[in-house]
Amino acid sequence: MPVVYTALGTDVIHEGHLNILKCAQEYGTVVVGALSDKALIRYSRFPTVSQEERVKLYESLEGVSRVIIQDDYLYDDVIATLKPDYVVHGDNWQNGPERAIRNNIEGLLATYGGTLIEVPYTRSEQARKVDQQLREKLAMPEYRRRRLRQLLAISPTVKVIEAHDGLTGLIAEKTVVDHNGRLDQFDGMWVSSLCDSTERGKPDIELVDMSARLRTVDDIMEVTTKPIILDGDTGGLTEHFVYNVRTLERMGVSAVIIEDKTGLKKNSLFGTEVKQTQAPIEDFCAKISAGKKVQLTDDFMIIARIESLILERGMEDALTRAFAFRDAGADGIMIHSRKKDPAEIYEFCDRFREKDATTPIVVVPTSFNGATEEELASHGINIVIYANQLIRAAFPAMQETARGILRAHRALEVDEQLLPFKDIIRLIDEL
Ligand code: SPV
Ligand code: MG
Repeated sequence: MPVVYTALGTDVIHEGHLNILKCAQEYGTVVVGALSDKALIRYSRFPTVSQEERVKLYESLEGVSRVIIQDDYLYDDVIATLKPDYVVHGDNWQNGPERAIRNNIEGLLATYGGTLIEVPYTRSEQARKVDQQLREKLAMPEYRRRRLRQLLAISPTVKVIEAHDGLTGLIAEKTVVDHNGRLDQFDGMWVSSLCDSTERGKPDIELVDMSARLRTVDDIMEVTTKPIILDGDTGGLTEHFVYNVRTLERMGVSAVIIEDKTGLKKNSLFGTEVKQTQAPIEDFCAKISAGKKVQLTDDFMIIARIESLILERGMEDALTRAFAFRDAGADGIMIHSRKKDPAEIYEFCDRFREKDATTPIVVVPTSFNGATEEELASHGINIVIYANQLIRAAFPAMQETARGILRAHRALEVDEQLLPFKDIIRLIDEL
């Protein structure tokens, strides 16, 4: 009997999947590839049930002779071992970034004369409903909150981009590219104090209060499923911080990062140009411990941010603080720098990793933006935050448009640089 291969990544089987399996059976013995968690997070949707449960689900389907794990969304390994006569897939991957996967499989099958069978994609109401329900499930606090820890366990680099409203949330949620034949997308969102303040026309000095910050988080949550890391500034008074930890955890935020400063906080990238004071180690440890104590789930993370390099207090001070904050209960360490050269970041990470192989390290490469994610990961960095690029992209574009209208006394001249009107009214889907 010829071998027919089809890969599945879904948590719920709908008629579209059954249709693919029915078609596959017509060609021979059906082997199903269950996309692993690692493969799924880059490819489509984050799983809501475990890999083992998905395997069991696929094994229970009629006409499936065997289920194997496909550990990458590209087919190289699986094709090399199985050499199926046929691969069956829905025809919904002919356009867009998913085309990269289709090209990959076509190339592999061509090497030995295997055949690709494409089944018309099922656009039924039931299939649409199942997809929508899965998305809604992922947006629920208990799923969203734990997703950051799940990502840390399976992904070498968790990449996070700033979102400061629903629209930027949608960009963070939905942007997928084909990068050298592989799909790529962001893993989560950073709600930056700088961007959240700037979009309100306010300075980044903890002037925008927590109620307003939570409103931003809620706007983003309404339209996304990816995990959220909140920039918690200094964390405020310890007596207030504990309440905020409870609220964030209940909302489904995955982590808060608090920085070891006290008094009037200014943005780190001012460095020593403005007066900024680092908190005494014991005080900051007490704040971290108090936060950890009130937390109700094991999912929520409190990450301690160290400002020693920003304030030129030296590498030893940074490392001393890192170990003290970890011992006080911090679930991760963020080390910040305003140098263009990432050397001091790398030295910190290498020395921290000599003594601690597991505590997640977070960086914000705004000034050391020449460092690639791969280079950062090679120094033991787990989370990379692109902290302000979307608002910095929007501002010059909006300013240029405003100037163009003023110069021309009409909007015709700027129209070419704008999203077509017919597209903006359809940009946001209705339920
Ligand atoms: C932010 O995005 O608000 C940050 C990172 O805290 S930085 O602006 O570099 O201080
Ligand atoms: Mg900030």
